[in-house]
Amino acid sequence: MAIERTLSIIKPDGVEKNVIGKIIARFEEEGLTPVGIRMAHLARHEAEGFYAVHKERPFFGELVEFMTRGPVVVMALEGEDAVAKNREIMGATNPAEAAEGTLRALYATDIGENTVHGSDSAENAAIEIKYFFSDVQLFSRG
Ligand code: DAT
Ligand code: MG
Repeated sequence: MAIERTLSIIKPDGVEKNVIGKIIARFEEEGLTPVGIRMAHLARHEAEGFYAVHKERPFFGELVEFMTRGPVVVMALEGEDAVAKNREIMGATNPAEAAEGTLRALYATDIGENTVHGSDSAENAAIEIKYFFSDVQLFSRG
């Protein structure tokens, strides 16, 4: 296993529920260290660009509406096997199917409002981190 980086987003529902701290604490406890953090209220074009891969899906409009509803917390997380580890901590896309104790089982209400985003591959993680962070906004934690 290698040290990797992944992109995590605490979505508007997570921010609204006041679980930013709990989510970041969980990542730290599980060995995923933030190397970049910022809050953003995404503009429509930013949410559309981020989720461009889903633009033909029937839920795309709803997804963009939701992601622009309020501020999000965007993080680059670093750790062993970070991409898979983050997906494991998040749980399944549909919270009804998410394993007990995962972030989506704990905090999400439905498939459309599922509290957290996590990159699905190392390749997409690199693209997604670049989408939100410039080099000077990322830090090495050794
Ligand atoms: P994930 O976020 O687990 O990577 P995804 O990439 O398939 O899931 O989809 C991106 C987001 O789109 C997902 O977090 C919530 C929304 N979404 C996916 N499938 C959906 C559906 N069937 N109905 C409504 N929203 C959906
Ligand atoms: Mg995805």
